[in-house]
Amino acid sequence: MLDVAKIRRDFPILSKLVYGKPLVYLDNAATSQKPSSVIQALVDYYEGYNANVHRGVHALSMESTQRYEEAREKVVRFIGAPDSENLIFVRNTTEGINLVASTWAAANIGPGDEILLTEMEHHSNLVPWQRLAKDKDARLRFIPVTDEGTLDLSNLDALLNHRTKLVSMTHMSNVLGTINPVKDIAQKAHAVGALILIDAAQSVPHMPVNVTDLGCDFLAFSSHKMLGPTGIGGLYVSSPVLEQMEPFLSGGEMVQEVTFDSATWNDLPMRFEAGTPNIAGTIGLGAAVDYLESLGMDQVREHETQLTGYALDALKELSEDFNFYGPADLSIRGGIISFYSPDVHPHDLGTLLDQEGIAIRAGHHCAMPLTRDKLGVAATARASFYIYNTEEEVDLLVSTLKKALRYFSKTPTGTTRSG
Ligand code: 7TS
Repeated sequence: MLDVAKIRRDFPILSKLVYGKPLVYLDNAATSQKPSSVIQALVDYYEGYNANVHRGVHALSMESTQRYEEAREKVVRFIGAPDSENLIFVRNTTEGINLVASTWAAANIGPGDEILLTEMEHHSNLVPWQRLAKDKDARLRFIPVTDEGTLDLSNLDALLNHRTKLVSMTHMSNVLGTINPVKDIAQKAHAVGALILIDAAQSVPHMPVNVTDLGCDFLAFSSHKMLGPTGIGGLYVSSPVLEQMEPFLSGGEMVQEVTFDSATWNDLPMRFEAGTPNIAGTIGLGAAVDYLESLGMDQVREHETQLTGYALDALKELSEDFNFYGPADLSIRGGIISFYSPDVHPHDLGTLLDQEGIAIRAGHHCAMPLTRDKLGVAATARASFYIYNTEEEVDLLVSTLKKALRYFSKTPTGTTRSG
């Protein structure tokens, strides 16, 4: 098991007081906190060897290039990619998905073709495909979500057919916490000649993920949700697909030979990394990977499964007041718990918890169709866990939710605290 007390000492922000109360940070699905080693890696770069990469002959530039490429190697190993050319650095998951939409998908999807998504996608894995489908006269189809919050795969054979060119789906839902059987679906996608993109924004930070084992063609994730800095993320692309892809952005770094009339492309993966990259962020992401590897991703997953089980048990007391969403089976559930009470608006709940130092998220969590059309509510409150969260923090969440219910039930009908 993780030594959570020791881990907590590595995160300076966790000793912060909010309104005079210790911070209880339960908004990890939005972004994680950062350990000192990641923060220090950024400082070391700017103080010690700040220089542009891949272009200088001087000592600092050679050092920054070396550290930058070492970070790529760490991330490549972390996600089980075969080679460093398979990892393209992007700003975040959103940019990774847009890169695929603008390159491979724009070149390979045409009128009448189908893109298969699920009803539990984040807007980042929905809106790019809506735009592409409109441009190309293609059709979006959706794997439905059951009342238990899992995918209904009973009709998959019809949904996934010879017209399907791409399956693009989340590995773990940021609202329900559901972990989807992406490996099985990858095999089925390939059997009909489709490719598969996995939105791993919520899985790569929280469980072992191996792109080779999953057999996916694309996988996108964000550093900021896995202890790393903002503004950097990764897109894995399998080799046969990478070879067929035209560049995304063009300019410096991504070219080999340029004349006044034409240009040839740089080697992979630089071909997809135009312009000066986020050097500090990439090196910080490498430090985040070091930190997670020192804990072991199996241990990370184990800790969160145990804490989620503890929380779901503790929250049972409140099951008359709140709907809790997502599967009960912990083997297919990450550390995300969304809930809703018709008596308390999620934003009011979020504000009241904040007064006690507890940070949760309230809203549609950028999954408006799922929240509004499937769960039937405008917003939910969401608590999401990471390596530094404890059972004591869960107890405090539960007792503060009880307090909130008492507080709001005293409010006369027709008036709310937010007025
Ligand atoms: N996909 C999933 C499943 C996500 O949860 C998120 C972010 C994204 C894509 C987009 O990631 P980004 O780094 O490009 O922004 N999810 C959330 C969330 O649940 N609350 O804030 C951001």
